[in-house]
Amino acid sequence: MTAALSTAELRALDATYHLHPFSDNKALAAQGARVITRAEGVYLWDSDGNKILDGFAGLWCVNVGYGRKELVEAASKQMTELPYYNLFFRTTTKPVIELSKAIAEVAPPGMGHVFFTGSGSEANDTVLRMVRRYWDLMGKPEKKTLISRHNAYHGSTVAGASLGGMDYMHKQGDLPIPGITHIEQPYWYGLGGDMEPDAFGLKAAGWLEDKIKEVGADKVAAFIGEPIQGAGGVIIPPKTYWPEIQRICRKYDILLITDEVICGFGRTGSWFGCQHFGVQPDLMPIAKGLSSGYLPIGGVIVGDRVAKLLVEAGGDFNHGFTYSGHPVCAAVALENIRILQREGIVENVRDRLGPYLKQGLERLRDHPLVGEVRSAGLLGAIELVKNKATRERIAKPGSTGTVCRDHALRTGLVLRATGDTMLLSPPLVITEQQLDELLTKTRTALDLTAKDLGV
Ligand code: PXG
Repeated sequence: MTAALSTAELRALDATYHLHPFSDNKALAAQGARVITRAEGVYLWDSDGNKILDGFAGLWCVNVGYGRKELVEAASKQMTELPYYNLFFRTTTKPVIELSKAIAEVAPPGMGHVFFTGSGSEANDTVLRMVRRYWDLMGKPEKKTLISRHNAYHGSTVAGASLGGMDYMHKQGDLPIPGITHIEQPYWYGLGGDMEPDAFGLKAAGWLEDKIKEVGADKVAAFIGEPIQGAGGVIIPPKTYWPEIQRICRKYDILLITDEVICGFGRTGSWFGCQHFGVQPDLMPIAKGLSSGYLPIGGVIVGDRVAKLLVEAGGDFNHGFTYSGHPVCAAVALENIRILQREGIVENVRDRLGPYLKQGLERLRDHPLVGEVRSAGLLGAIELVKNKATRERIAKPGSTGTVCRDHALRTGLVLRATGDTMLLSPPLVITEQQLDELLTKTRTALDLTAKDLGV
């Protein structure tokens, strides 16, 4: 039906019938949403025929790029054979068995079990219930509090948004729920002042120890953090931060959760973000890159300490979803992992593409608007400032990021803006030539933004 409709007609129908996530629907209806119609490799096309380089991999998720026939075939085969069956009543399915094994094989040693969900938010709801269940079984039911960080993103369900540290989300719906508390983020450029990054990393980890002492170690269940905060602005902590966090968690017997929803499946050049920073978590929520976004699937990779207790002493864990381990999603995720392995995609990010992007971003430092660039693997950030020396921000926070994002789009590049920080997360199959295109278009967008500002 929609094939013959014009862009204007499609936009009008969208505005009439569809409520967009995380959007001001009134403003969007007045402006009109961009209708994305197809994609191939690292490129998108919209309904007006514009070709756009996707510098954001959909929403941090299309790791193996668009148009993968292998994934289409895996879905089609599984749909024909067994489109759905549940895992609740002493049943399991072949794709779930194979996927669980494949995940355990790429996960860090000692993380041998997986609990499946439909999304990253559900994965974090699972984390909350699983850590509280763990401490109940340990005979310490008072260990309930989870410590997270300001500006963290852990999803949009009630538990996910509460674990997250986004004030603007907490303001809607009386969040966070009780038993969740937040510390400041390890944001060296914004909070580190004159400190050396490594010294700041230790200081930021110390905030966890302060909070544990404030709450009481006997009441703290777990600490949760994204190895690199994504939606919060691609905050890459100094290398001292995570090992110190691990040390503190062990000292006070607190579970460590690394939310791998963005960092997992190769984004940083390691299979998981925790490996990039050399730490060993107890639980790892996953989603996004698990299926490269082709179908919705998430889960929690469970370390032996927690899994053993749940299995040996836990009895029923009264938790799960209709779509936990959906067979078609599982078949696609399995083939997605096989592609990452077969094509050496993670190693290529580590050895070639990550360093190439880093060099390219460094060259942007000379731009009058650029205060800081940082990257890890194919996760990057460019901070726009008024004064490079003092790190002073541009007057109306967020407005310049939006202007730059819109210029990028007109130039044929999707960039994401968090406040006045431009974020990059292209598909992991991008070539060096395409990274050149991405960097050239980014500079053009920065130039046009500077011109608007009269810089
Ligand atoms: N954890 C992390 C680290 C995430 O980035 C989730 C959990 C939740 O996953 P689901 O599948 O429930 O969305 C995410 C999701 C943004 C943006 O604006 C980021 C996410 C979702 C929506 C918007 O950058 N990340």
